[in-house]
Amino acid sequence: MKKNILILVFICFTTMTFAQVELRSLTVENLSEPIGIETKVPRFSWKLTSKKRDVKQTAYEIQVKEGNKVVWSSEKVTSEKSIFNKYQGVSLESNTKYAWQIRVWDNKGNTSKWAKSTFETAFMSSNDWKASWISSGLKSDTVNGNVPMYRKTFSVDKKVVSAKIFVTSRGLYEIQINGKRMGDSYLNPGWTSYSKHLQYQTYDVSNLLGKGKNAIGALVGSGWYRTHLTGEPKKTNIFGKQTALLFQMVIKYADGTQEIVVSDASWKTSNSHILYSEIYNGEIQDARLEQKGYSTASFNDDKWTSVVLKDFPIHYITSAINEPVKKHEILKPIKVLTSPKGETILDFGQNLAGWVVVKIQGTSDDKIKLSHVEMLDKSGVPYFENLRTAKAQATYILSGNGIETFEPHFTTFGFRYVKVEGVTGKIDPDNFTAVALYSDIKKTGSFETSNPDINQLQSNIQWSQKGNFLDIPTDCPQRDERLGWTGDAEVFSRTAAYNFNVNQFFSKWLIDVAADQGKDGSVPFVIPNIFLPEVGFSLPESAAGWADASLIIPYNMYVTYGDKELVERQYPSMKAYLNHIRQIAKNDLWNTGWQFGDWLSYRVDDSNDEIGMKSAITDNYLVAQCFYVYSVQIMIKTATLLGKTEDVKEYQALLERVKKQFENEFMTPSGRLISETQTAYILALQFDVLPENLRPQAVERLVKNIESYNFHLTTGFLGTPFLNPVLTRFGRNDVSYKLLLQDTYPSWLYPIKGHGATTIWERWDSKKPDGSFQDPSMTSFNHYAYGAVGDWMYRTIVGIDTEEADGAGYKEITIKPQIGGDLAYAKGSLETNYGLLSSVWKIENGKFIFDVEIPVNTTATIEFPTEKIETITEGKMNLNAKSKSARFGSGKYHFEMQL
Ligand code: RAM
Repeated sequence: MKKNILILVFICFTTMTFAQVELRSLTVENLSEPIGIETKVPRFSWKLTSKKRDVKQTAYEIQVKEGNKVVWSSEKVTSEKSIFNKYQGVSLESNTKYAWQIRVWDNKGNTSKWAKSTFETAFMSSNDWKASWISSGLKSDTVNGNVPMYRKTFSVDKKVVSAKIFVTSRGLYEIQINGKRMGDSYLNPGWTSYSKHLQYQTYDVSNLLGKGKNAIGALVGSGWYRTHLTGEPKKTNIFGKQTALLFQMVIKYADGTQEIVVSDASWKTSNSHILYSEIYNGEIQDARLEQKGYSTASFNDDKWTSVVLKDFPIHYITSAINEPVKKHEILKPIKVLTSPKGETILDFGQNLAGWVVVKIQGTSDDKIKLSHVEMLDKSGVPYFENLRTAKAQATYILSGNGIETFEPHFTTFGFRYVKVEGVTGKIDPDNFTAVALYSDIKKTGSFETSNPDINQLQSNIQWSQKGNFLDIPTDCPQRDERLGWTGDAEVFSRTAAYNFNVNQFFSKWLIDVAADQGKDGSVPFVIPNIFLPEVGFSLPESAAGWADASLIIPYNMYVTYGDKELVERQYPSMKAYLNHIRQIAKNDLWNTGWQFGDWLSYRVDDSNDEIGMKSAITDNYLVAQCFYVYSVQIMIKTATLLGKTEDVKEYQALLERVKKQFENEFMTPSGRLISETQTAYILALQFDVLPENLRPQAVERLVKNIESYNFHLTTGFLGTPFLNPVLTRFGRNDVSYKLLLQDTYPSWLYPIKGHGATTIWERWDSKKPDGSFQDPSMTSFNHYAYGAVGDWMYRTIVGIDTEEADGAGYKEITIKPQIGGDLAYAKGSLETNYGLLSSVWKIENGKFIFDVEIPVNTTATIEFPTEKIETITEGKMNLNAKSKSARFGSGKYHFEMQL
């Protein structure tokens, strides 16, 4: 008996002290406690923490319950897999809450406690939709007209246990329940290729309903649905003329019954106080016309008319899989300026995408107009020309009733400065607050060095990502464009995935990439595609570096997140695109069709030609052939991953032929390329297009070229992302750092040092050294493409990266900081799907001091930046290193070494 007690005490003691493996960040389909799950096979992920080193999961057990009923128990599965484990239980019911729990075993003999979370399903079948599409039928409900309101009352007589709303629109919606705005997201249902793919959102409104009479109110604005998206103001209504709302509320009562409230003929409609709302031009609101309380039960709607039913399709609508757009940073003006013309201008100190909230008191009829711009010209006058036809204005007519608060509903602006008109008396900057709006992607990366200019560059990259990740990846938040340019998204996708978790963001957008793909496999320039024959455009051709986003981005998402199902889902689209290129290429040489080439590379006429009378124009088809090689390489890797052996064989043979054709067409026998540009050599080296023996001379030519420009880059959208990676890979990290630190035009730091830029620019000289602007027809100051250097900064300066293939998603990590540029320290971290990975180093008196954190359930290969391997210590112990690199398990490490 005594012995038993002793054993028990011992067991308790050991469990308490050593059962250190713990679980956190439980997600379903990448989302924490989601309520709109529609996939039949949701995937579960979790992260492990432990104070010990070298910890790996050896087994897991998942249980899913609906109420008290177990709908799936995985039993104990021997596996290290802690991300994207597929549900394998009985079919999931619609609109049902499931509780799930997970426990794991580790290689140290510990078992975690059960960790618990939930997920809720949305509509598992389109038959669940009982609602009808409704439109206002009002004459004023046009793209240039009034934003209609909708309302409906209903009664709740029993105790509510849950109430959920499932809603979408043609156009953008906002819902109110009993006088309160529902949810904290904006610009819903977001932007998709509306005629082929439309998302609905799910909201839990259990707490918003009261006993007795309740009311729902809705606004439906034009949004992307019928704004003139092509840059030609007359080309409106691209997706349709008539906006509409589809709404379904399911109320579950304590007595087990349920009731639904749907959009149908019983709803009523009226004009609102939003006189005008459009994506590029902005919004006009007249507070004098506001029908306060329109979404409350007691509101008198006698003057409202009945809605019109519409037979728009419902079957194709799917539950949103990405993070909605939300409000993020809030900024106050840093200065109130007066232009030489006497205009009053607020400077928010940061270029951003979003809007301004105005709190103001005035008299009825006062009309306040805010005009948003990114720049002031040399003399301090707001620079409107680069907005092209976009008016980018918010106009508010005051009711005169006390302090009034205004903000737009269905538009955003790209701005740092706001010209304010119509305020009587002195402007109080405190009345104006800029709000950044972007997709609610979670920040995953941090990056800092001892060089403030590089830190500003990192900040600019992140702000350009924020400004352009607005439900889709866009190209500029200010002018009449803001389109989902495929090329920009492609070159920036890896950088984007360091800064934020963009798995769901791209997963959603890639549905549209596949949906908008031509029958022949061609991929349009922008997704959602708006350059449609219906609005006078000819069918787009696939352009290298743009169309291949269809295979490069899914693959990059696999590499960074280990999301295999995403590449599986996209595989038919990826394959169709490659087949398309095979069709248009003659004898494996892609030398036909429209190409953007190395878009916006340095050209002499771009500036006063400060750096020598040369341009850097690379032959468009040379670029295309390199991207053809890249595409085939990605298909080989993807087909291998998915076990498609026949495809692998076919693509391997194709790869050899495509490379051979590059040599035949674009290279002399000694390895000189027909375009003696940085981009030509960069692409040929990056994608291993050149035979191995000719690579060293190509690196030399590249470096000579850079030297001939006095260490300036001359690359465009396609060469820039690979410039520093190629130099670093081929042993010229010194040149990478010189380019990174270059601060005269053209360079990454020129906009910062020359002009105090707070975002990445579309062109190297969007603002020229003399202070004048580039061609206003295409000069954005918030454009992330050149920011693709961020990927190299994380991978090289702090040196954090993932292996591909089986090690993808940071299961197998590489940590290889490469010092240079006189940096005294660098700190970087990344919240991976396994947990926090960080690399922090400083140099002190010739010593490299290096702190590393490796997430549980991963392994890292660390390469130390020293030849003096005998000096490497970890903790206080000599590492007795046999080489510069070694493998480490999870945990925190402190290394020191002589350089
Ligand atoms: C302009 C923008 C955009 C680019 C296209 C080709 O519209 O620079 O980012 O992708 O051109």
